[in-house]
Amino acid sequence: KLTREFVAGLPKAELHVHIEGTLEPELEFACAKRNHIDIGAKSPADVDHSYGYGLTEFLKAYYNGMKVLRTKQDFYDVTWAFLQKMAQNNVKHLELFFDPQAHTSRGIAFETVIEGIHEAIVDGRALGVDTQLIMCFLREFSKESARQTLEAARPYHEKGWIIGVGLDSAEHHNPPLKFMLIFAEAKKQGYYLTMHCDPKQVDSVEHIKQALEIIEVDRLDHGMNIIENPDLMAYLVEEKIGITACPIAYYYTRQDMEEKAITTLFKEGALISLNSDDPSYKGGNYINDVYYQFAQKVGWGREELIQIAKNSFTTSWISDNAKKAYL
Ligand code: ES4
Ligand code: ZN
Repeated sequence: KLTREFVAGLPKAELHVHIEGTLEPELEFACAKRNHIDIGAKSPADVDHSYGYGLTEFLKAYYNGMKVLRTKQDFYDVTWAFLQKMAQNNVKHLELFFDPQAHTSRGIAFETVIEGIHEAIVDGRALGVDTQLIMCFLREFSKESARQTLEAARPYHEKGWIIGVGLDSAEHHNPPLKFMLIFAEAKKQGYYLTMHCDPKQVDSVEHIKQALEIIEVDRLDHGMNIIENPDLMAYLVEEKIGITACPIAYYYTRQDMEEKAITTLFKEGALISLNSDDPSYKGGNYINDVYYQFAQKVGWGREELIQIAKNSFTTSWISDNAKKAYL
């Protein structure tokens, strides 16, 4: 029988979570206070992370919450709090998204953001959590802004602080192809590539096709609509490209966990993993909650979750040698 203890004991990799989406009300309140920002809350209990339905509504709440992050200490604290959570969840390896343009566009220096996050990542190794960073471009921002961001990241990429680039935020009218040249340049510089293709977006399957066949991503984020195109799904399986699902996140934006897509991909042998996405905006559900709740929903037992955890390491960007410890 599947128990929470079993899920807690399973070593896992988390591959799809945004650091800004882990900011819990306590810390948000504390940062607001010390940075003298009025967020209209008298206590942490007043900090409201609720929103309506759909990606646009979620993104409004997400960008609103992160406004309190201004100093290197703020970025350190949000990362450190999350890494402690990851240790409690028995996450051994973490590939963590950050959204620099969401901060540089508010006048925060790129250095402030990355140095705060990185310092916590270094301290997090003592917790047994090995973390790599993935820098996401905001897809509603211009190509020029993405290019400047890639330029700002260069010295940090060269130091090994950023392993990959991703693409997130408002998907409508912002297809993967908009960023074709930026991603080609990032690949040339040695970054791994991934991209969000959120579920149920306009032209979703076309976006997935572009990400897989033209951009040639190393992994695909969400991409649940791929089941509508069996040829594309066969390609994903054949090429052993990882796909990151976030069922509880889907539930919070659309009241549906994409059970059909996730179980279909799993049965077809796709390298699918389960992830939390933005836990502090999805009911405070961290990765162990995601594994347990999704398994309960679809009737999965230990065997399926062991395979999911294996997939998370297989499709991570750690060395083949380091993977051996978990496979
Ligand atoms: C995101 Cl779920 C999701 N989709 C697009 N952009 C995002 N940023 C943070 N979470
Ligand atoms: Zn995401």
